[in-house]
Formats: sequence, structure tokens, C-alpha cells
Amino acid sequence: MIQKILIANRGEIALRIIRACREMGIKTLSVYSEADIQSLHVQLADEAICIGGPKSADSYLRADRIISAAEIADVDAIHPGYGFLSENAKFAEQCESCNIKFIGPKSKSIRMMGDKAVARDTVRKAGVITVPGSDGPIDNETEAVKTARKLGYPVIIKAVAGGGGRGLRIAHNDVSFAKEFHVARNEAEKAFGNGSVYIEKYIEKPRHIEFQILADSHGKVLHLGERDCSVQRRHQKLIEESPSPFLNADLRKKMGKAAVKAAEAAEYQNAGTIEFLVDAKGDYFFIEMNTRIQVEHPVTEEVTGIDLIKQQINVANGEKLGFDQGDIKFEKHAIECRINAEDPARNFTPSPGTISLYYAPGGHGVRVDSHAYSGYVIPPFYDSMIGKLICFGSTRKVALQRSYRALSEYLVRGIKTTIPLHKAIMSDPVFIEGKATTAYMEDFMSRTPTDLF
Ligand code: MV4
Repeated sequence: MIQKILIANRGEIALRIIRACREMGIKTLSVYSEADIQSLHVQLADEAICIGGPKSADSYLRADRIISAAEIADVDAIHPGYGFLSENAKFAEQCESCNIKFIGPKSKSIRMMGDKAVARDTVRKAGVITVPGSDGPIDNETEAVKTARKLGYPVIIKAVAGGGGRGLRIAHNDVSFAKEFHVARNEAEKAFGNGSVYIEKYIEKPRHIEFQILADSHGKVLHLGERDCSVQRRHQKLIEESPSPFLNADLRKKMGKAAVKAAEAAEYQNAGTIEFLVDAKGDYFFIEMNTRIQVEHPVTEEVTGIDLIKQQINVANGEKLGFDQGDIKFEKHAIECRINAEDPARNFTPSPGTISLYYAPGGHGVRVDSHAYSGYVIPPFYDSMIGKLICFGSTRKVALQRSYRALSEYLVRGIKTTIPLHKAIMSDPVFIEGKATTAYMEDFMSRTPTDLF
């Protein structure tokens, strides 16, 4: 039985996990860096241990120090949150071998899905539609050009170790392909220490739609519907919503089944996400799997009423999921706006510093997951997200109107944030009509005067 959990993370997700633990009667241990002494996750946990310097590499990425803290405090399990060590197969393995439960999938699944070419191959063999592309990684330029020609341009070159858009290049002809192939390989080698790449047909202006998966250790795999994450900039999502305004019941059912099949092929346990690209015709393609809880998980929680963090803990405890696919009801529409300490008028430059005044919105259908407070000093060392505003109601229209209302109430003084940008998007006809693809943000910024922010 899990009685005490170490939270190997910071910020809002650390608070989110502490809150679930409190309600379950589970004790919590926070770990923190020297830059996070004033953080709420340190204040709100039962215990806290400092694990090193401000830089992530000196603290939140130090598996050795985190496992030492776990042993000193005698915890039963580690929740990795998102980012940091959450998709590190070696860390999951170290936890397993130290007899500490890793609240996530088995290290084998993390490793398999962490190699994007292996992931593609694994789900394709299970009968899930993937984007037409190379059979595994290609390291030979001549062979690569042949594959690109056979697929037909444009093609996209992707790092097998990919993530965050690094090592991702698009080519429109043989000449640009030769160049981009080498750029992608070099970028991937630098970013991941692995220059291996694969090739896919490039889908133009797709929607990014992902399915939430929940699986127990007894072989039950369920999906909790989709999230449309098409509103993103430089591979950073800004808005996520569920249900997707683009999917009809038929497509949703097919994609849900494909998502479950993909997770089964990965022998998946715990919470995970299957990512698809969907083109204008409604053709969908698996692209990758995320083997962690995601930033945008509250969107699914508000639509289904299921607490994903509690489910993760129960599944890690070896318990069976207490419901079946047919029991999951999708009753609400939810929209999440990521509140970042960034200046949208200055190319989204980070805006760390002191929050002189903080007042979060509330009321019917409003949820705020945030670690911010008046007087909090945002350190410059970590990502710029300071909170998530999730608004929900019975229809998309209500969720949209509520989002605009809540954003208008949200006060964050002393720093620049993405709040004014979100207000502009919530009143943009293209977004309101549900027409946003992954090309939306670039278009929106080019036709919107920055003095609005
Ligand atoms: C694609 C794609 C089009 N076709 N794959 C972006 C992040 C990573 N998870 C996968 N991504 C994409 N994969 C195929 N076959 C379009 C994207 C994509 C994108 C690519 C380049 C520059 C910006 C982008 C924004 C959103 C999605």
C-alpha cells in the first residue's frame, strides 16, 4: 500500500499531486531546488528536502539525489509529474530496482515509446494507422532521398529521440531534402545525443488531437476521450479543449479504438496519451505516445469527472480500474488556457520576476491550477507556465464565454503574461468557429496588432 509519495517536480503539477494525496490520506514529500525555497510545493507538503542548486540539471534532474531523498524519508512511491524525469526509462528502472513504485508506466513501455521510430513500428504492426513514412530510421542519404521521393514531397524528417520540435525539418524537393536531412541529424545529435532520424509524408495544416489513456496492471485499457491541442506556438501548446470541435461521433469512436489498440501494443499501464494528426479530410494518423501525465490533463478531468492523479496512484498500487469504457460519460466541454510569464508583444520573451499582485478568478465552471501568489518571485530557471485556467460548462459556447469572463477577472501584476493574448483568442471568430489548425497561431499573430497585449 502506498502511504507516502515523493513528488519529483515543482510548480502547479507538484501542488496538483499534493492535493490528490491529501484527499487520499497519503503523506507527501516535496523535493526542491535552492531557487524554490519560497515555493508552495515546499509549504504544502508534509515534508520537504532540498536536492540542489537552481538549475534543473543540479536538482530536479538529479535522479541520484531524488532516490536518496526517497530512501531517507522512506517513501513508497515517486510521482514524476511532467517534464524533468517523467519520461526517463532509466529513472523508472532505478525506482523499480530500489523497491520504490514509479507512478507511471513500466520502464519498458517508456523506452519503447521514447524511440519514436519503434513506437511507430509497434503500433502499425498492431493495426493502427500511422503517417506513410520510412520503415524505421534511415542513416544513409541516398536511401533517404529514395524514400522521400517515393513518399512524394513535402516530407518531414523527425528525430527518433524527438520531442519539443528539435530535429524536426520539412523538405519540399531533393535539393532541400539533402540539406535538411543533415541539419536534422546534427540537431538531433546535439539535442539528444542520438542523431537517428526517420521520414514521414508531411501533413499540411493538420489538427493535433490526442487521446487520454488510462490502463491498470490487470490488462484493462480505457480511453477518456480526446483533447484538441491545435493552438500551439513553436511546439508549445497554448490552449487545449475537449471535445474537439472538429471530430464527429464516428471519427471519435474510431480514433478512441485506435488509441486503445496503440496503448495495448505498448503493454501500457497508468496514464498516457496517444497523439494523432488529423487532416482536413478527417483522415487521422498516429504520430507518437506520451508516457506521462500531461499539462492539459485537467481538461479531461472536467469533461469526465475522473481524477486522473488519483487513478494513477490507484493503478500504481496494483488496483483494478473500477469502471469500464461504457461507464465513462463525456458530459462537459472544457477549455484550458496556459498562463505563462511571457510577453506576447515581444515574441513571447520570458518575463520572470516578482508578482506584485495576484488574484485568480473563480465561480461556476472555473478551475485554476497554479502555484502563483501575491509576492511570489518567478525564478528564471524553469519553464514560464505560472498557471492553467480551465473553464467548463455544458456546451462549447458556455466554456468560451466563461473563459473570456474568467480571463477578465484574472489579475497578475508586476510581470507580463499571456492573459491578454488568451482574451483576444477567445474573441477571435476563427477560434470561436472551431476552425483552428496547427497553423492557427502564426496566422493569428500576423493579423493581430501586438498593442492588444
Ligand atoms: C508532423 C506534421 C506534419 N506531418 N508530422 C510537431 C511536433 C511533433 N510532435 C510532431 N509535429 C508535427 N508532425 C507529419 N507527418 C506537423 C507537425 C507540426 C509542426 C511541424 C513543424 C513545424 C511546426 C509544427 C507545428 C505543429 C505540428
